[in-house]
Amino acid sequence: MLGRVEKYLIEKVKSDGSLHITLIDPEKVSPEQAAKIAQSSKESGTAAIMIGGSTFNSQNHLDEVLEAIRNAVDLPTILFPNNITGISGNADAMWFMSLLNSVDPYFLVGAQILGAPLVKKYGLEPISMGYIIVGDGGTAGIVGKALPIPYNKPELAAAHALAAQYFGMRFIYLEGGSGAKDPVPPEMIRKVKSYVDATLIVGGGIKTKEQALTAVSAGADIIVTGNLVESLGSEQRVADIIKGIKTVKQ
Ligand code: 1GP
Repeated sequence: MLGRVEKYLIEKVKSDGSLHITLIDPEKVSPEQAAKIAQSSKESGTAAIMIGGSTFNSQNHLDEVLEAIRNAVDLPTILFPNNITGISGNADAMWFMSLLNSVDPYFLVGAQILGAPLVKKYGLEPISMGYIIVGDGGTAGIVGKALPIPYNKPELAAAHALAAQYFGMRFIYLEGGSGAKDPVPPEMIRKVKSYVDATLIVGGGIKTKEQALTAVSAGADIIVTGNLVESLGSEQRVADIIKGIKTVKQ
């Protein structure tokens, strides 16, 4: 049986065609700032809040950030952990993810083994996801010891995604790296989408409505933006992205 958050995401993709999730990096914000970002993202129409970053964060701070977000908005909160320190009992769900193109078994299954009992203890909803780092991969690629898949090798991304689906993972995340100069290209999204039935998440470097539209038109079901909330006029830009992607019916 699907968990509450997963069911919500799947149904929303079905009814709206695609959706937007706001990523908050706990390391970059105070609890008050996180609450403000969550509030304004909700007003813009974001569907959920993801919390995670690629580098260090203190667990106390993560707990406080999540508490502030939950007090501010009633959107689902989904952990996006880079390690076991990214797990908190104050979230609703967690991407239970494997970094499929890591060369380090720790990021393929080691951290997950250490984290699984915590997920159970905290009653978090685990949502199974295959994480694939593409393009230059950014900090996530370095920290996760990934061999990023070049943007001009879409068939390799599709092979990784298909393997994830055969393993039973229900979501696939094509990650261009936070702050990537160029977002994941439509050719790669299209290729992956043509291989799998899983729900496809795309993120990394999406800054404009046009880029979001391109990704959704190519087959992305969920768009994630993180860095955008730190830029000038970001509220309007997030709102434009969300309004824009709703116009594309797949
Ligand atoms: C990073 O894909 C996300 O994990 C979001 O990337 O910060 O570039 O929006 P940005």
